[in-house]
Amino acid sequence: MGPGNSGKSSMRSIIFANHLARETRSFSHTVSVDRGQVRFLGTLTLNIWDCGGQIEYYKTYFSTEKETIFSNVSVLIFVLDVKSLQVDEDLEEYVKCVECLKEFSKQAKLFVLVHKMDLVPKEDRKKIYRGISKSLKQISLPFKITTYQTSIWEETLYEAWSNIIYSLIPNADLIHKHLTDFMTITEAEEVVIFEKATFLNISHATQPRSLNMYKDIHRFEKISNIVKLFKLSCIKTGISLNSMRVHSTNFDAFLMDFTSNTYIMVIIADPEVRAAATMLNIANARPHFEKLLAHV
Ligand SMILES: Nc1nc2c(ncn2[C@@H]2O[C@H](COP(=O)(O)OP(=O)(O)O)[C@@H](O)[C@H]2O)c(=O)[nH]1
Ligand SMILES: [Mg+2]
Repeated sequence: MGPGNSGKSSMRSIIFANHLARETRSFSHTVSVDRGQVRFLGTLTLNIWDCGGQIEYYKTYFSTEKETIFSNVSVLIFVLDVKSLQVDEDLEEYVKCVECLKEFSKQAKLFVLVHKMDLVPKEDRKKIYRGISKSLKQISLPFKITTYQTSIWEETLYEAWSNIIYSLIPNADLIHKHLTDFMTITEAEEVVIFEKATFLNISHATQPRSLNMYKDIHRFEKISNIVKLFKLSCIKTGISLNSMRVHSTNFDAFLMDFTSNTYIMVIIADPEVRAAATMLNIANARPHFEKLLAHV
């Protein structure tokens, strides 16, 4: 949910329908509620309701359609345009959403995306975002909300959506545990699993000893963004991405087709670990993770 023109349909179509950011410029207004269904990891079905933000629709969301819209909500994602010219009205709508959620879906998780951050100069972002996030947290009580700053032009979009989806995967902790074991067995520095269709990162493990070697905390989102765009260009030329290896003096990175719904990335820094052994380890782990991910 969120005011009209704040970017809801754009992000949904980039993450779930392989659209490019520039294609969203020609999107027309969403009429009322656009109900879509996506399958994630093969077995998890997400019902995504994109609620058009024009004022006339909002009137019905809070009256006649209240129960339909706000019952059985797992996650409510509210999108705010950071450059909105009507901040008071936007927040008023947000507070109404919180009230309705309190009434019909107390257990729901609430995320607020402070969106279109690319329109704010880099040096001002932190301060502006912190201010908005702080006041949002206050007006959302009793819900403990999670906020993100996002933009369709930057990888922040992938960070927010990876975390939203992660909160919906029932056995996420178990997947993480097994991935950590796999990392230890393969003597890798870092291992990441990406969902095939969206390229969202659904689980990652990093060796504690390598944590301070990686200075970029946004590396997973950047890889999601870069590889997804690369994958889309491959599809255009009729090629499907199967695997990729980047080799340098300091590391060896493997990105490989893994289970039916995922890709895996394995980073090896130890020059003693041979590439063929890593590829064999990945192949051997495949059936195990296939089973594990089938229980999502
Ligand atoms: N600058 C900028 N524009 C965006 C961003 N996200 C969406 N837009 C643009 O905002 C306009 C409205 O987007 P749309 O997704 O239709 O908004 P909705 O009404 O919330 O569904 C479109 O022209 C998008 O290209 C963003 O992160 N940054
Ligand atoms: Mg829309």
